Amino acid sequence: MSNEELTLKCGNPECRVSETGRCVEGFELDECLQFGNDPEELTQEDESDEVDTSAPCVQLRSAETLSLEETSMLLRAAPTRVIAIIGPSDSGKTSLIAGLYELFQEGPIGNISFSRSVTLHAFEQTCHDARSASRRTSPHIHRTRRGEVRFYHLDISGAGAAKSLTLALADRAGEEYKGAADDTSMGVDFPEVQRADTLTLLVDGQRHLDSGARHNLRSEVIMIIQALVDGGALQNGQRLAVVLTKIDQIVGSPNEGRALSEFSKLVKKIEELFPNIFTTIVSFKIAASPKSGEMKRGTGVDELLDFWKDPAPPIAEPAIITIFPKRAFARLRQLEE
Ligand SMILES: Nc1nc2c(ncn2[C@@H]2O[C@H](COP(=O)(O)OP(=O)(O)OP(=O)(O)O)[C@@H](O)[C@H]2O)c(=O)[nH]1
Ligand SMILES: [Mg+2]
Repeated sequence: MSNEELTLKCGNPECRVSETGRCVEGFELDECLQFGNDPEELTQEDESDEVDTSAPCVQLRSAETLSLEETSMLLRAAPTRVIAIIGPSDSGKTSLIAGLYELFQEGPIGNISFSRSVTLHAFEQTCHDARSASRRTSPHIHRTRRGEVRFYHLDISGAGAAKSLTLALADRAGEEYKGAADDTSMGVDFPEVQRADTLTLLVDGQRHLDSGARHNLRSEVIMIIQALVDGGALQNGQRLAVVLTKIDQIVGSPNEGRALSEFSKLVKKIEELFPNIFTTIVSFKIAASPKSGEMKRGTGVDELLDFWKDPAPPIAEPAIITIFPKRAFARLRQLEE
């Protein structure tokens, strides 16, 4: 065994630094407190620990993602921004949520501080997936399963609200948004979009690099918005963030200039096609989970967070509401902060 192999070890039994050369927690090796220690192993004593069922206990919530009903309770309790993160499969929706949580682990983001989350376990799980659960040398994240939308919760402070502000980040499988665009007869039932203060539409930067894939991507993205408009999900004068993801793949590549200019054209096209749908359309560029060490994890996510914290404009005039949302969640509105 070489000297290098001997030193590549970690006290965290889940860390595969000896195989991947990377810290499972995402630290630089010289910053990780466990690096260099012998891996801890579960002793038989640990495994056979029996739970004393006679002791009084308190049942804690699971800290997993929240359902629509659970998120409705949040909306009633505090000033809340509902952020619907939408886009085709693999565009980086779940990675964006993981990247935001990771940034907060380093401290405040700008002047915004993390206060609390009731979905900590879910955040940890997605970050773990993004880092190395798959034991690959580059970050990998599980595809979000089809089904009901799930919400990640964050309370933040210093965002201009009197006390803290709640963010409810909606995550759903990209296949479902794409399915609605492909087959409009299915109708759209996306309460998170109807209730969203800010719609955040992700455009996959990696696909933007390829001339063939780029063309399909553009029509896919436009068809998703069109399906949401036709299905009556967008009618409250919401704000739209159009986000180019995975810019670590674009910056420095031979096609960088063309990819960035195509993205600007796409944003312009959305403005032209949907002039009265959104109150504001702003574009962002991020690398929530870069594959190489060249770009910092969470690049650009701070600017997006700053945009998310702002409220949607006042409720649109009832006269322009053409379809009454089926779900109570989509009808809940903040009356005052
Ligand atoms: N290079 C690079 N890859 C990224 C970045 N963000 C996400 N990815 C990768 O893109 C792939 C898809 O990311 P996800 O976050 O799962 O995408 P998603 O939109 O949630 O996909 P669905 O759950 O299928 O809808 C994963 O392999 C990620 O590791 C990034 O900033 N840079
Ligand atoms: Mg996902």
